[in-house]
Amino acid sequence: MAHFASATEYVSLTERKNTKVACIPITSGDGIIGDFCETCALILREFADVDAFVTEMTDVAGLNEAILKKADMVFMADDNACLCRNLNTGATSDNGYATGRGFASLLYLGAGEKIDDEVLILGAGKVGASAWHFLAERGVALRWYDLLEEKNAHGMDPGLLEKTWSRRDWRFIVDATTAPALIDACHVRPGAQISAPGIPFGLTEAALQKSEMVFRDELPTGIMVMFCEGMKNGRC
Ligand code: 2YJ
Repeated sequence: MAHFASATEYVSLTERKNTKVACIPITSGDGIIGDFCETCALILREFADVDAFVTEMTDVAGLNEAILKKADMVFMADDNACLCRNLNTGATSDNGYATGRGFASLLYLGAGEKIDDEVLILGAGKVGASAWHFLAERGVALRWYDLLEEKNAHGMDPGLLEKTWSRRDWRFIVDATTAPALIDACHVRPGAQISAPGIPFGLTEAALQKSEMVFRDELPTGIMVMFCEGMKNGRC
């Protein structure tokens, strides 16, 4: 899925095992979040089989430590952005856009690469907009909604803004909002497929029960698409 989402080629296990990835704690803004960096490193070790570690130092000193330890790639996040950068090639990936592509891919692949009904994108931030563009490129019929409406279109077609989305049910939904329990059973058609990267989780228990397929996680999909995008354009 992550290769499909990032349009990248498979990287051999040998190469991945020799790839060093530093996760750098960043103290600005709201500061260090629990074990955010440890979780990123764990995801990268478990799913990408790379040599991932958390730097002992934070911020600029952490970046310097990553360089001195010959990291091939760094991951770091503050309140505004969560980025990965390949220090050898310059390839960079933004978690918001990567997460949107990842969850759009899950929906698309889950539907057997033929989505034959409209997909409703809820939330027009980086995640929702990137899911929109990923699916639009594949000819999928789309509708979208965001609380800020046209002011937050991010390249999505204002003509396809669905102000009354909550008055009907949908077969396909991408929930990229921050609204809890936004999607209830009445919005979900039996057999629905839903991709739900939004935090917190946006489905009620009844909506969850009525859906056939729900894709959900809070970090691994985005981190893995970022990793693949960071490995783009040649070896690490
Ligand atoms: O290093 C740390 O532990 C913290 N500075 C991690 C902060 C993590 N923050 C995020 O991932 C934000 N969701 C970044 C993107 C926000 C864009 N709305």
